[in-house]
Amino acid sequence: MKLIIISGFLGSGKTTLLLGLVRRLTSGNGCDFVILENEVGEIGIDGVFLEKQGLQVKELYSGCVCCQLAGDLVVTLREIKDVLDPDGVILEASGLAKVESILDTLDRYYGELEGTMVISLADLERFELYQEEPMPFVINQIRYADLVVLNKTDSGDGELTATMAAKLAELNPDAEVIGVSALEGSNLDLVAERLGTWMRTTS
Ligand SMILES: Nc1nc2c(ncn2[C@@H]2O[C@H](COP(=O)(O)OP(=O)(O)OP(=O)(O)O)[C@@H](O)[C@H]2O)c(=O)[nH]1
Ligand SMILES: [Mg+2]
Repeated sequence: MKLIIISGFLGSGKTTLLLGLVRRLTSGNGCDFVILENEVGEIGIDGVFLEKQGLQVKELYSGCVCCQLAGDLVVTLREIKDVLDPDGVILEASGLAKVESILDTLDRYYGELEGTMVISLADLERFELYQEEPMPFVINQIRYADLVVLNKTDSGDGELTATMAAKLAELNPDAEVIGVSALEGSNLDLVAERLGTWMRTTS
C-alpha cells in the first residue's frame, strides 16, 4: 500500500485535483484507492462530497494530522491496510498542515508503507501568498513536495504563471512544477501519468 499526500493552502484545489486524478487512475484495470480526508473543523464537507462521487472515504477531523492527530493517522492507515488493503491511500491534508511533520510521523511509526509521494498545490489566484516571505508552512508544503502542481492556470495569464512557477522552482529545485487547471482538467493527464508511473514502480 502506497500513500499519496495532497497538500496545499486552504482552497488551493486539493479536493478538485484529487477527484480528477482518481478518475483518471481508476478507470479500466487501474489502481484502487481509499481517500483519507483530514479537516481541522468538526464537519467533513469534502468527505461527504467525495463519497457522493462514489469514492471510498475515511475521515479524520477536529485536528490536523501533522500534530494533534498524528497518532490517529498511523492507527487509521493500519486499519485501512488490514481491512481494505488498497493499492494506494490518498490523504488530503488540511490546508494548514506542515508536511514535514506528517513525513516524520510516518518515518517513525509506520514503516510498512511501500512508498510515499507528496503532491503540493500552489494557487495562482493567491499568488501573493508565495511572494516575498511566504508563511513557513506554505514553504514547508512546497519544499517537501515530490511534485508541485501550480493550480488555477485558467485564472491568470502566461506571464504570471511563469513568474510563479519560477518562484516555486526556487523553493524546491528538486521537484517538477506542473501548471494545471484542476477545474477545467487541463494538464491533469500529465499529473495522473506521473502518479500512475510512480504507483507502478516497486521500491
Ligand atoms: N478557477 C479555478 N478554480 C478552481 C480550480 N480548482 C479548484 N477551484 C475552485 O477553488 C475552490 C476550492 O477548491 P477545492 O478543491 O475545494 O480546494 P481545497 O484545497 O480542497 O479546499 P479546502 O479543502 O477547503 O482547503 C472551489 O471553488 C473550486 O471550484 C481551478 O483550476 N481553477
Ligand atoms: Mg478540500
